[in-house]
Amino acid sequence: MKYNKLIIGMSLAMGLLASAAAQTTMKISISVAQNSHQGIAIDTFAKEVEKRTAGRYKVQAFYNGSLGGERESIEAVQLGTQELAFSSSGPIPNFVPETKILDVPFLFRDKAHARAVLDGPIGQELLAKFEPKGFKALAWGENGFRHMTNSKRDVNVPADLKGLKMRTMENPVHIAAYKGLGIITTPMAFPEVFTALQQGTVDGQENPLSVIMSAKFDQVQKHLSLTGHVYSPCIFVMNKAIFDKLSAADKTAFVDAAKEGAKANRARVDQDDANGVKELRAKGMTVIDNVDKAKFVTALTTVNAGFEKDFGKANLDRIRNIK
Ligand code: EAX
Repeated sequence: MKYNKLIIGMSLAMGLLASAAAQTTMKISISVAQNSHQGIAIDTFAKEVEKRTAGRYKVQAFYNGSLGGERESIEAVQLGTQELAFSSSGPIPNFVPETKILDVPFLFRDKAHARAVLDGPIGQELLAKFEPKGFKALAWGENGFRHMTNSKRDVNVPADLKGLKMRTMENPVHIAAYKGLGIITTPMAFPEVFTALQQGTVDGQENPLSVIMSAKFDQVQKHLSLTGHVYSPCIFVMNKAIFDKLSAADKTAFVDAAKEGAKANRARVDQDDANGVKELRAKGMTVIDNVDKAKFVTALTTVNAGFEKDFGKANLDRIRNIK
């Protein structure tokens, strides 16, 4: 009996030691809630990494911007103080300017188009641009198409936006476009947005249904217009030096885990897009679901001419021509 206990005790201790020595924990963060299209992305990623590395790597997930907003988390990943982040493309141009082209309004026809671009050669070329900046970009995910909300009035046509004070992401392409629509732009990190809307520091904001619902913006915004004015990609980023230290098999495990995370993320966005309008109406929002997008495209003529000049018409057409 005593002997058995000793053996059990010893093997337990050895097991603990072995797992302590072999297990590495990494952090990943999002700026939105766990119950969201992004929460499912990082939870799936964490589960898949653990499974695919037989538990040698554990990924600890942080939600609600508890480690900082998206810009801060990307900075931390670049520095290596945080291993991983899942972020929208919002602050990414400040680190990898080549991604700016994806933030051009009305560039993508629908989610299928955007996903085909991101999963195809253009998306893969863009992932490679992260490497010289100290990142390994593992996979594209998404927020979905962004729509406008505000506390003042129904937005049916671009003229309705004139003078509205709206929070934007810290993204130069978005800011230029929204100014072109007559919006008074206030760039702000996401974790501050709910309070800013509640206190009336800004009148509105724009985000996909997935974000509007998970952030409960219906509690502080009355009017939603399905403008779908820009597609909002997301990305799994990892510190490059940390990624480079992984074995070849573990590198594949991390990339494949991110792809699984992206798959779950996109499925949830589809689900949110399918249910969102009904849910948000039930929560009291007025939803304008027949916005004439052509009018918004026309209002952006001058701004878009600038984007064609900056990004090159050929590069934009290359994206537009993907079927
Ligand atoms: O990535 O900042 C934003 O509006 C983003 O869409 C949000 O943080 C989710």
